[in-house]
Amino acid sequence: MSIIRVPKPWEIPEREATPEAVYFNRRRFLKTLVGASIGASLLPLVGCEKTTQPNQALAATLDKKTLDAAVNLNFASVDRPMTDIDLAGQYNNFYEFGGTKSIWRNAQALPTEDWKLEVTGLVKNPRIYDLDDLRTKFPLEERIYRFRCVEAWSMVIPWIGFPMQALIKAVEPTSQAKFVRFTSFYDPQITTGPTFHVGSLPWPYTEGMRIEEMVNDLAFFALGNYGHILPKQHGAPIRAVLPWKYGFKGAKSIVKVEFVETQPATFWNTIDAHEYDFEANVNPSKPHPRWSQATEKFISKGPGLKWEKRPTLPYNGYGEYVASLYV
Ligand SMILES: Nc1nc2c(c(=O)[nH]1)N[C@H]1C(S)=C(S)[C@@H](COP(=O)(O)O)O[C@H]1N2
Ligand SMILES: [Mo]
Repeated sequence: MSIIRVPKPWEIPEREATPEAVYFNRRRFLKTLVGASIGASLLPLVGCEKTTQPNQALAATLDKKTLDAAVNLNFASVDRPMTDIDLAGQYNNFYEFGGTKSIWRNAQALPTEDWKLEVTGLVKNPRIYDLDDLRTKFPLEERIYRFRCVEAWSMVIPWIGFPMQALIKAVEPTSQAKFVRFTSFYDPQITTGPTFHVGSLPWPYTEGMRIEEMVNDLAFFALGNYGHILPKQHGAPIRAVLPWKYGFKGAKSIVKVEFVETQPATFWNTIDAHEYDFEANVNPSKPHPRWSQATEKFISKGPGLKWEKRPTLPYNGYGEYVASLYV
């Protein structure tokens, strides 16, 4: 029997990156295969470059369970290649586990098994979700999003999760609720990273935004990426993904979602409001006090890391979805 395994989008080498139509067809074909209950993991890899597979060290940190969902056709591709899984998974910001980009090993200390996500505040139906709830109660989909850190580096990541709208529908914020606040996991016994400023930083990590922004179609909770359960270094088991904003707005390892009336204090904004404004939309014409945001460095793998200079796009290229929120 000869079976052709249809490569996942992140397995398609750059030189083979397909126009959207072809990609959709592949994706549909893949769905058909899955429907016919052919275990994808048993299939031989076809035309698949090494760089699109996790390297051994990274693979050891990945959950054995896969997480698959149909791609949302509105977010099936972007204007640049997907970032390699092992680059994305070994170049992170997660200050709870250290002040460098190499915290992916340290982050494995994050305890995710008995996770509870509390949704509370100004809502009609406060809820506590466990892992099972999160993976079964919401419609999961895959979205390929540009990702832009305030530090001016960028990537492209395929996320799996659900739109924040779905949570709003479930818990029904009251008309008093004007903002949402996310709180990340914090336990000084475990999140021991930033020893150089213990006591002086406003832990736990918090983030927030307006409800109108949260209702926007782009606002997303990720439970996975690259076909895997979200790796700990990316903010397992649930993190926010807001592709038109700088990366720091996307709180990782969220334990609490709170609907509130007034703009909440947030981690970076509390540290320095001038450098990390609350709104934090990607904006090429608004420099960071210490550097320009007019261009960004798109990271890929060369020998070592390649930094490709590109113009920064207003709203990170998502103006058609969000610009009307800011007139
Ligand atoms: N809890 C928490 N969330 C966080 C951070 C953090 O340090 N702690 N860093 C932010 C920043 S600055 C960025 S750029 C992204 C990085 O996400 P990634 O490592 O999955 O690429 O996570 C954001 N979310
Ligand atoms: Mo960032």
